[in-house]
Amino acid sequence: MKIHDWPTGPYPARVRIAIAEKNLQSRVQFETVNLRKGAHKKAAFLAKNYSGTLPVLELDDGTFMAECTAITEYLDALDGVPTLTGRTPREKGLIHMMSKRAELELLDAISVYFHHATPGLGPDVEIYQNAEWGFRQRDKALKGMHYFNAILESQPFVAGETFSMADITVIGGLIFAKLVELPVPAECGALHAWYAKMQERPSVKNRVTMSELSGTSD
Ligand code: GTS
Repeated sequence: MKIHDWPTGPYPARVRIAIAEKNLQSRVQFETVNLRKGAHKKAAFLAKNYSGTLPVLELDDGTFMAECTAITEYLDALDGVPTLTGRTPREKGLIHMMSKRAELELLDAISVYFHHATPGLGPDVEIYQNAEWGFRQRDKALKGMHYFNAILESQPFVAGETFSMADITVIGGLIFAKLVELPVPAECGALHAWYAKMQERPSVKNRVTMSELSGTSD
């Protein structure tokens, strides 16, 4: 399998964390797509992913799969023990809901803020910007941080009692928040404490260097 991504990107981080959690490092190769140069908007890449976003998983049979949630679901199902996306219908539903909420209320909102209300990836890539929309999404993300803080005040992980894809999505959001210098409010103590605990997971700690450690494709 091959992952087309950008090593330090918040969305690529989601799939890198999933790969490490599932111990799939030796089965994956990485190929860097230069976001800063807009390589993800060129025809060659759009043929792999219509949406022009990273990451993309390329299977050995030539199939291209985009969207972090879809890729994580695929990787998680490979060993028949879907710990990240849910083993029971209840787990599956709750994890999907919380991961989607983490996208809507946090990660995607920060992404819109980055692309619309900051220089983003630079003038060659950001051909349309709407700063007002960007700032609204920044405020939405700050509200989202308070929401996830409230969730984590009453349970250890974002979707309940165990680590899941929903935690990974919130981690992606907080990686992006740091990149755009949008700090988690000090009063969000539970979110801060949970994030500090997440940093101790090898999958989170080693995600950027993963490309150097990965083995050959099978
Ligand atoms: N919904 C997509 C997913 O979940 O995979 C979003 C992916 C996404 O936005 N990826 C970012 C991207 O391609 C990568 S990164 O910013 O996290 O590195 N952004 C470039 C762009 O122009 O939108």
